[in-house]
Amino acid sequence: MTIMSKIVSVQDISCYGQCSLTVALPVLSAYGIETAILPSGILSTHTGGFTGFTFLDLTEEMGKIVDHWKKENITYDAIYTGYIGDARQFDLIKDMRSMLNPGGLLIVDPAMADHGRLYPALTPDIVDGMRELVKCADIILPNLTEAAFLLKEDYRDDYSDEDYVAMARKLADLGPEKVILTGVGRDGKIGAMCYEKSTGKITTYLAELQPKSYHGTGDIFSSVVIAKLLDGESIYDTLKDSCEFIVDCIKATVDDPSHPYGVKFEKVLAARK
Ligand code: PXL
Repeated sequence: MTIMSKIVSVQDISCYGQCSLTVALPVLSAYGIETAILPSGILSTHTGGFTGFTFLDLTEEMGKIVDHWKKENITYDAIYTGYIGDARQFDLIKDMRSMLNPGGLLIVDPAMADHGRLYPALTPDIVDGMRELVKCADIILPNLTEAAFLLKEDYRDDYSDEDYVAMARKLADLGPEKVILTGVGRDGKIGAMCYEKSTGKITTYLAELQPKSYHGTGDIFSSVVIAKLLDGESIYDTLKDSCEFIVDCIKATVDDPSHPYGVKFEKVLAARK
């Protein structure tokens, strides 16, 4: 019997659009991880492809929620952070590490950029705050754009395998033990590479490159990775299952032109159980 993990996920609620908490929560629950949420903000939709979205900043409420949790002596095995819309929230997240059980993990998906660009509603102070948060993290899951921003480097679209390793090493030098770089690949393949600082071990899994990319797939990928790692799965099997999960989600969505805003992950999730 595996020991049940209890985690808290800190990211926004995009009410419509299949990303952040509306995908992390069902995925983690389905994989048997008890998941509390600390919503960082509420948006009517995600910010990719929609215009005129609403945004309610929850920074003040987050402080009150965490204070209450501390009074109740609530603790977690992991804190999993994603999209953060207000830089004032980074100090609160760092402070939440006192709520981690012994051996507990701070897992940071620095969800702030893709395809060479920062997400539309975000400002440079989010990048600076995310860099500071990464320094305290145990595991980070940046895509290549986020990796470049965290390293204060210009994003390129022609990275070699050696560049991936160099980037992951530099990110690990900032603090985290494991760096899981997403979007790596070549020759019609795309996937993820994990660098483990203490051993120097590199593990890569590449899947078939799909014809379209979708918002929210990074959040689903991170959630599956976290569920598998907390369940004691090997790094290779974790990367393989998580990459293939995303491939199946894209395949389930790509023929439906009415569904460009996210992936239809629900049936894929149901079929895995
Ligand atoms: O999936 C990342 C994400 C999360 N939250 C919001 C976003 C995005 C990506 O665009 O806009 C609000």
